[in-house]
Amino acid sequence: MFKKILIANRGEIALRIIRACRELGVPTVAVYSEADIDSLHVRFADEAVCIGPAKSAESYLDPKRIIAAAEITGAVAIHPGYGFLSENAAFAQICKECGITFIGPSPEVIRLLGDKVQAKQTMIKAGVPVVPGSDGGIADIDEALKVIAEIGYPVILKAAAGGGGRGMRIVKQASELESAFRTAQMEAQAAFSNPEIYLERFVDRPRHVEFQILADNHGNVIHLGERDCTVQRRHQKLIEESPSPVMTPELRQKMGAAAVAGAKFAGYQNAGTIEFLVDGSGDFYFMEMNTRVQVEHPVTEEVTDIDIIVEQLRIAGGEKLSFTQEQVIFSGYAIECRINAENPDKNFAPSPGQITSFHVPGGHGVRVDTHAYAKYVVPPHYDSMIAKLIVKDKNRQDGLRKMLRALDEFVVEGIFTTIDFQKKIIADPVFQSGMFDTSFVEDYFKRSKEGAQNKDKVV
Ligand code: MV4
Repeated sequence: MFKKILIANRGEIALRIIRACRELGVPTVAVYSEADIDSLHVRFADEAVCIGPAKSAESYLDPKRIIAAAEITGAVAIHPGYGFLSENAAFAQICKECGITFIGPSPEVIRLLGDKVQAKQTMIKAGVPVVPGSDGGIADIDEALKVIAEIGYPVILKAAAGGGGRGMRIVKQASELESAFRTAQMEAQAAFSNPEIYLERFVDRPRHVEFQILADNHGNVIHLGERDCTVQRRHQKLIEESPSPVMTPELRQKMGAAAVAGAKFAGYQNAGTIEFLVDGSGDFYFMEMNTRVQVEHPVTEEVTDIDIIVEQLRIAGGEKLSFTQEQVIFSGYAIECRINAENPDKNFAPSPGQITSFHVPGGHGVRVDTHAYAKYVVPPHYDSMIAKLIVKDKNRQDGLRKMLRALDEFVVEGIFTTIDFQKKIIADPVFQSGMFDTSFVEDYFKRSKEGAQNKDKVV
């Protein structure tokens, strides 16, 4: 195992990684910005290095400062967590050149899968189902029209360098194509310095179902089942659960095999996630592959009893996976609610500031991953997520009741949070039914508005 690991991140994920290192007996180095001096990751780590001012670009996003901290402290490996430099191929390359192990896949694989056009072509070669569309990037309107002649409207334009829903445009009819194509190209250039656009048939009202992959450096690739992340608002996940309400043993077998085949073909190493769209008929299509550990990884840990961060460290240290696909046993049901410092009544505007009181739920099957505490000041500079509440139970019905109970126990005062909003979603009959799609949150707001208008009406 590694002599010392640097965690190039902050917040709950930094704590999560420090905990795994502790259990493995690996000394840790935290890095922090001036805004994070009172953060728990600074106190939990064996050593901590201030790497710059609050601004991410001058601290957590600056490879030079992270590498300098690793060299000064003698860290031999870097865990990037999620966000920040976690999917930055150039950073992974710099680590390699400095003789530091980047805990993740190779720079080449990060670069390949970061380009959504190349990722899709890789999956086609691996035999993974993809949404019908352009073979690669489309250079102009004529090329787009040729593809549309084959697949028909509606279509979706996506940026090759995009991902996570950024830089997408839906085109419902021919009259919209020209302007949509030009704006998509301009936005892609502005946002990602790469104007390349590709085109797909638009899958109406899909679900988001992703598979967790583990791949060692010896050619062994397995999956840890799925997470259903269909409940999102503006491409921000709010709730993740496993098993998916739409999953069957046969579909899990098919999607899992596709995910493993895709990861193998890409030469994937370490932990990763393959995202699929699932349509109303249960057909699934590759969307993108995330080359980092994800926020929602605890959901999978709860249903498989596998510590994904520990596995990441072992894999990066060159160990073989210690279990086979057949030895992965799925048990029960787990769900995660993301608790954000946001005001749902002000369009989810960030609500930084001091937490005056903080009480976390507990009891059987309840897990809270958080860096927050009473009197902690949520800085305005970073992501607004302050806690993840994960519960585990025998089945979805019991899990949802436990989640409601746990949300009821959760007290955060001094700032606005999404706790009450999460309670309303969990209690919502459509959510409870399990039969919903990616428009769920939008539909939920429409329904609650109509409900408010109709409250004085005699029906
Ligand atoms: C799509 C789609 C429909 N058809 N692609 C959004 C995130 C990015 N990874 C891809 N996304 C979508 N791609 C085709 N061909 C609909 C979405 C989409 C979506 C996907 C997953 C979860 C929430 C979503 C919300 C809106 C749109």
